[in-house]
Amino acid sequence: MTSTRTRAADQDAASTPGDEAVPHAGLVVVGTGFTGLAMAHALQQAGIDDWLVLEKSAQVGGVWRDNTYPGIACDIPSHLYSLSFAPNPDWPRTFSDGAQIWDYEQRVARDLRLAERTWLGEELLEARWEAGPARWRLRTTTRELTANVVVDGGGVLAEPRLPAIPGIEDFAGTIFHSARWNHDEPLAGRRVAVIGTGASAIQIVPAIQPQVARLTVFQRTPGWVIPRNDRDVTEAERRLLRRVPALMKLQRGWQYVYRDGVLWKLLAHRGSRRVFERLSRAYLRSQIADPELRAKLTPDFEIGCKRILITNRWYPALAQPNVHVETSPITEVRPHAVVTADGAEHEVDAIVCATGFHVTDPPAGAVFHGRDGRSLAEVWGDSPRAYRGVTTAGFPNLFRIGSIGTGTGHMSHVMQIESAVRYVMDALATMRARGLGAVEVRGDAQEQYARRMHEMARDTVWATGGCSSWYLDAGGEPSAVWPSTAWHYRKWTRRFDPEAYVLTPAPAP
Ligand code: N01
Repeated sequence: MTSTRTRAADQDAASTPGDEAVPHAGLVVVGTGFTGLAMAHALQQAGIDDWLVLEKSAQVGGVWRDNTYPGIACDIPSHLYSLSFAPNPDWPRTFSDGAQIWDYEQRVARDLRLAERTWLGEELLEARWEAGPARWRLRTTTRELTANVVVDGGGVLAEPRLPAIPGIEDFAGTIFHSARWNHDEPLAGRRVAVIGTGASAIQIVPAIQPQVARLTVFQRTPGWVIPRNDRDVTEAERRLLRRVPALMKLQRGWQYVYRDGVLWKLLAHRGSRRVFERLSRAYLRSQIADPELRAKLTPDFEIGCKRILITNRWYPALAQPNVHVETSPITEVRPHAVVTADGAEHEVDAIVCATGFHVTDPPAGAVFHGRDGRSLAEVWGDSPRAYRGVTTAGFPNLFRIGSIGTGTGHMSHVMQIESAVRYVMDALATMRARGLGAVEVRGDAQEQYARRMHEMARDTVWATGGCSSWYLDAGGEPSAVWPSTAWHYRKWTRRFDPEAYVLTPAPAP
């Protein structure tokens, strides 16, 4: 194992009464994706030293480390999809690809000297709140530690969701999820099935289509597609950005204003959604000549209900002679074939499951056990709750960032993460200033907030657009989304609001 003990953990290892062998940290951050990086920066800026980071992988990074599928790219412009404190003049494309974003995350981690404080290869497996000493007891892959505060940055689109199809476990060929690409099993020359037609599949299919012998795309619901205005950034442009960093702020500011001020309003309004739908249909007509295929690819729900697919390569790839779009539902997987409801048996050598993620039922649900011993998943049931997208009643000193109630369809998730980080930092400052050992959001404040969220979401396209999506929880509520602008979320997370919390003084030393 390559993990590094932090100063905080080393110094305190023997200082927790009755627990001499177990290291203790004031604060533990889970994950080294954008949340981990933003938290590390904020803690350093605040001069807080007693913290460490747990990272389940052997390398830093988040979803951009884990997703290595062919064609992976971001559909948000690069200068907006960056951390505010680490602008990058060297983005090589206006919409960067996955490897470039992971390189960026690694560079920021190096600049923050994150390795000195990170236990690599240590997945958080269990966390239990101990009320007496007001701390979390954490069990990781190989160790145990305690912490007063936990900030979970485990991610929202992180845990692969595999389809529950009868017989799938007996498939004899290669099978993997899009987010866990198996590079040891090349697909060139093979008959490949791709299950799913979401944001991941529309990038994978065009990338593998030229190499595979035959590609069958199993589509349950066609998405709305609009073209992506992507291009290389010239060396001269990059030089200019290095010389005049203010230009990066300007680009970021413009993209932010366009998305939050214009795009959000357009997507929130039914009339302008109709215009987007007409444009998308015109784009489909211009790309797909075959009327039968066009009919298969025409969505039957409102644009914006599912994430809009931004790509120039999806339709041209589907029109290639070695590609077949299958719309009959999958009923079974046999050792060498996928069977559909129309009785057809599609022989394949490999299956790529581009079937999305556990969003409103994340693994963290089973990891964290709160004040009464119940897990987050047990407390949440079908409808996960997070006050201001961050805290949950019954789970003192646990801050989860960028997960429940923070997703947007139009904005960079990195901005949402940085807003939540500010809220957490203000909570920590309040705890220090008031000598608090624990803060726990009050149940009534959380319920009031959830009602407000549901009211705000009730008329949005996520709830009314006639589709199912990862934005919705098992109860059909759009729990995963923040139903307003990113500016609004920033405003709501600007200050920690102690009046919504049960405040417990720190236990006597
Ligand atoms: O997952 P998804 P994704 N049988 O949940 C289908 C982000 N992202 O990995 O629509 C057959 O969107 C399912 O069908 P249906 C982005 O936020 C960002 O593609 O439920 N099909 C759907 O077509 C995105 O929204 C980038 O009817 C089954 C697909 O699988 C999010 O990640 C790039 C099935 C799942 O789509 C998730 O995207 C990539 C089954 N049993 C991803 N089960 C950027 O560019 C599921 N499906 C930033």
